[in-house]
Amino acid sequence: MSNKVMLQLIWLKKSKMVRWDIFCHVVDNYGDVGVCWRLACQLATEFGMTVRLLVDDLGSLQRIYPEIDSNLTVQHIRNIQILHWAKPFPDLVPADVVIEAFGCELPANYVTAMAAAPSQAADSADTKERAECMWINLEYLSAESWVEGCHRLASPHPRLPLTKYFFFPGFAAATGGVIREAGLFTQRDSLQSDPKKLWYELGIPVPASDETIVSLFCYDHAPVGHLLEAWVTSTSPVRCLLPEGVASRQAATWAGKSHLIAGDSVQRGNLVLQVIPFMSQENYDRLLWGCDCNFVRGEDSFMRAQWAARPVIWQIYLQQEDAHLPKLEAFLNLYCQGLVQEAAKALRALHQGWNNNEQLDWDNFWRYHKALQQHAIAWAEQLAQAPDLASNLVNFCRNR
Ligand code: TRH
Repeated sequence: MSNKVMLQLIWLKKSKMVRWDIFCHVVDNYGDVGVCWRLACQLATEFGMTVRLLVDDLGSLQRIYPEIDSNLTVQHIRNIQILHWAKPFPDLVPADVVIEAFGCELPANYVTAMAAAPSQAADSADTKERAECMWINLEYLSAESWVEGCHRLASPHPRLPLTKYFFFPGFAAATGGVIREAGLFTQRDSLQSDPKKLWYELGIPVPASDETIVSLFCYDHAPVGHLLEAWVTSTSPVRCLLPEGVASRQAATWAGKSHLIAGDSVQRGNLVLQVIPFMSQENYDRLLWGCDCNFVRGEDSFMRAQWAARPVIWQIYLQQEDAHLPKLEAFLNLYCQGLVQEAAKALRALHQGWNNNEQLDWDNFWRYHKALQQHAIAWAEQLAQAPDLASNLVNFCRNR
């Protein structure tokens, strides 16, 4: 723990900002809980916070962290108390900092208790030091410029003496930053410099040295068939590592099979398609480190692929009224800065095709792989210069 973090921690302990509740409603898939889980782990491990994670769908959490028992109401893992957020919601004493992830709407009785929290402490000796409960709505990650104007905005409760603050993760300095654990790059670099070890730890046979290794994680509207065909006719061999899930079902249709399961592989032309198990979040991170290029989606895998410092193709989560399109454009505008023009054009074209269900020119994209690789490293380095999301949250609470 650095001196700076240690000082923050002492301050937070004095100000009683040590108990954190993170509420997570799983809208769908794994990204909501994936982000909350990473944040909970970091707050507990790096900042010594007492963290409760309240999740309404433990099955989703269990999928990315298999040690979770999805039948338990309360469990303790990695110094985090995990509670099943069920209805009716029990009367809990609120934490000092309450994270409402992605506008998930806190239980009414909990909000009432938050408003009462300072006066509840009226009898205790530390009343004067006790701060109002910090209520933070953690928003989705976006590269759009409006985020900077909305980050940290306060929204007073219409009836209760409470204020909710909007906290926007983002790529610009005036946003909340992105999740990045201490030591992430060291771990990544160590495994990237020893690929045999990496594949061994993942239980995946070491790919041939002339193969371009690609991981594929996407939604069901992605043109998986087009992509696989592009690899079949690619000018160089491609090994696609495909975690079981949506894409493996689409790949099965493409391969003319009823299903594909972990362990199956299909060889056609220059493509070897290898289905691998859906892995723990930790191992999935490593998979991204091991691949030459990663197809990712949503928010969390998208971010982790950037930290992998390898070329990335993002399938953005569909939103109503095409609200996702400016979000994709904003990211590409930012990401392409400093990337040679031809490579940027090819990167944009592949994103366009992948997100709009069109034909894909893989060869034209991959001919710039060296430039894309160098740029991916530079991008990750540059992003890591800014403070990470957890540090920003802790600082924000300290400064209030
Ligand atoms: O799963 P996602 O689509 O999640 C989300 C949610 O749908 C959410 O509602 C939406 O708003 C958001 O996307 C934008 O994609 P994401 O964010 O990439 O999360 C996937 C998680 O699954 C991530 O934490 C990595 C993890 N994962 C594994 O742990 N093992 C695996 O094998 C794979 C493929 C992924």
